[in-house]
Amino acid sequence: MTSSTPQVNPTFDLSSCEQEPIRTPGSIQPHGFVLALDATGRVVQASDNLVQHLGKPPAAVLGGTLADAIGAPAAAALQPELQDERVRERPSFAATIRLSEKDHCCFDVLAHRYDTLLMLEFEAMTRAGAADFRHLYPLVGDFLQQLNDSDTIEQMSRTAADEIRTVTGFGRVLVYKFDEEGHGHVLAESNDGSLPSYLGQRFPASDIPKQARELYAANRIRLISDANYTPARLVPPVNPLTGAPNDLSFAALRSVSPIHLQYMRNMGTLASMSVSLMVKGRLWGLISCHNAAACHIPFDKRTACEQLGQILALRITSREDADELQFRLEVRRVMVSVLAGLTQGADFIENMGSVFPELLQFARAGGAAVAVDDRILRYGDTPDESQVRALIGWLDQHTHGDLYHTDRLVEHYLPAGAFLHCASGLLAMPISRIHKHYLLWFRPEFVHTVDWAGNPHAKEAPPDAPRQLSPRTSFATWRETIHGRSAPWHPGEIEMALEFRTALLGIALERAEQMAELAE
Ligand code: BLA
Repeated sequence: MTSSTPQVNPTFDLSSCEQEPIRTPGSIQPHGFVLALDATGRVVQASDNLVQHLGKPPAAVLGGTLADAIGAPAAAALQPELQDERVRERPSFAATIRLSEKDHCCFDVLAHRYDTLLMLEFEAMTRAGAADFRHLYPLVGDFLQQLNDSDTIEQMSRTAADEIRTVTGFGRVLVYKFDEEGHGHVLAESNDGSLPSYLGQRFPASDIPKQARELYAANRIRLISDANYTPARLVPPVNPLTGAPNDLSFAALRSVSPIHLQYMRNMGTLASMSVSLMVKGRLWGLISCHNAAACHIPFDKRTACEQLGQILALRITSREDADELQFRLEVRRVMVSVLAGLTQGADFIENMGSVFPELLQFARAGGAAVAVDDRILRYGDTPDESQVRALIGWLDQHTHGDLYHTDRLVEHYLPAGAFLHCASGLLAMPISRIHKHYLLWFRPEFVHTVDWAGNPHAKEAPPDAPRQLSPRTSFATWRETIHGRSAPWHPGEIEMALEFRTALLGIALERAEQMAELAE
């Protein structure tokens, strides 16, 4: 299906997603159980699925010691790992313990101290899931080697996706990058064919609300073992030491938003794991893993994936830095040759005209114009002279002498609709502190299509809560055609343009002084 830039239906309230209290759900995923201890070692809170795992209700353990709850041998095995200095804000592995002799009832115990409590999370282990470090370590070594051999971010991402699929056994692993508007773009995919491919697809920013992105920047990995789970509630329902809902930001078993669970079911994925990719302190993207059937990934494999994600993020950082440096060097080289050309003749505006080809190259533009007093000189593909004059009048009123750039001029200045083809993008540089003198660069319209996973504009409302947003039900490719935009301006280009402006103003000043000397 094709469309031209429709708007999100205004009757739905996108902010409802941002109200989801994801850090304080009051419950956990039931593939494990939780005991929360106070500073004296007393159990003050427990999850209500204790019955399934330990055969006794929370009431039977509250107020007692850890040994009362899980038996003296298991508590003794854990105790050395629960010393103050060992337990951190993020869960770390304490021990694998067996809680019953009858069956293979083993648990990985994770400990972290947060929100005034010592949280112990007992994750039920399945034998098949256990990692073998004799296999994991060589895998990580191979991964580093392959990353070094990859040139592009796409290749590196593909290597990481393959590796994480090997470690975890997930059916589909995607590497997903956020753009400036927060939409995600699938850069790489590793897929065993059990789920449809999403390579190249876009996912709208609203699929992952703001508070979730903030949490994922702090806590770098999460696992949802079974999107059909029934949450296990904490008993009592609030942290007894603070009287407020427990902050489960770092708990591995944190129950996730029911809206997101619906999203997963709509997508046909019952298990998911995502690893945050942090580049220069910012959530750059996610490694997003899916499985059609429920599955559990034990802590040690998750930790290996978290580390693979960190390594990938470091490589992305250095690749981006190197590309940026290369780009700036190139722009600077062109800028130097433009400035050299400008000092040649006597007439400033004619000098400008002589360096127009380099000026276009400098800003990767299709056209440029220089306006000094009443004279306007144009080069390449530009609006006509009267249109440029009107545009300068508008810039003068709205931009207050600052550099102005946009990749969608028509959204700010309606008359630009008449010259979209040559000037959907504009970089406007005032080149005098007193007069209406401007250097303008125009970028042509870049009509392009974006393949979304489902129509991002057709938000759906459940019948019982018509103003509340629910996840979409279709992820079939939906093609959108974008009009009225140019290629975006690169931050490096804007910085160089500012430097260029300083140099130009310097030249203009020198020239004015020379003229004054001549007049004396
Ligand atoms: C969370 N949404 C998420 C997460 C992802 C996505 C990755 C993180 C949780 C996880 O690891 O699974 C979205 N998942 C995706 C995308 C892909 C994917 C884009 O696999 C692409 C391949 N979601 C909606 C709407 C709302 C919403 C309309 O679509 C709100 C009304 C909410 N998404 C939502 C919430 C969370 C979320 C609240 C947080 C879940 C949590 O951590 O508790």
